[in-house]
Amino acid sequence: MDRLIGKATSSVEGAELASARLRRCTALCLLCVGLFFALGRMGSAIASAKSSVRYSFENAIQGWQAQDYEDSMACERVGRSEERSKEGRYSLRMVMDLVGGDSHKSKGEAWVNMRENGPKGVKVPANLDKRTITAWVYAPKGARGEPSRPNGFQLFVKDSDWRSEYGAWLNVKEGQWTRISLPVTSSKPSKGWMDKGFDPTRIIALGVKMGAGGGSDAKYKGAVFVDAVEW
Ligand SMILES: [Ca+2]
Repeated sequence: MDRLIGKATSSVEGAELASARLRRCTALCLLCVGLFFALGRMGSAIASAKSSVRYSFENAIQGWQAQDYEDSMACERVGRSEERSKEGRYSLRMVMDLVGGDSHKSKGEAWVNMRENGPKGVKVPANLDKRTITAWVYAPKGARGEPSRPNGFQLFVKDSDWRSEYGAWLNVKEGQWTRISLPVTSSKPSKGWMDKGFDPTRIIALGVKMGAGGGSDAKYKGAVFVDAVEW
């Protein structure tokens, strides 16, 4: 009889011990999960803290120029402008002569060769893999083109072999600063473009493109503005 009671007691103790172990294990797991998410948040906070404005146009044009490719000549020239700014007092003015359907002027770009005009503290070619570049653009009234096939902006980068990656097309919004962005990776951005073999770890150039809407024959002669290019 005593033996039987002893057995019953030890199996109750065993169950209690197992349940206590389970509770400890669950608590430990929850602690690990909590720690994992906390560290993740801390990591992204540190990563975003590193992001800063690389081209502000406050003191100079910082090497930005109009693209002169045969099929991309709608940006006639660029200049530093006090007319508008998103941050500070100055922005980059792109003087556009955009002609929808034209083989030379249906798009135009302003860009910077970072090998000659790299942002302060950035080693060029720059490893921008998994970094997101953002910029602000301003388009005055008339820049939107055909409402059903509006003109648009895209941010782009080029690697050390001049292979390109273009971010998503953003329809022009008139009379307001709009943010455009490009997540730089080795896969084609959604609604964007990437040359085969593009290397996000060796970036030597970046810029802003303005293009006429697909199939549109709208014309826009005037300025658009770029400011606060950041990553
Ligand atoms: Ca500025």
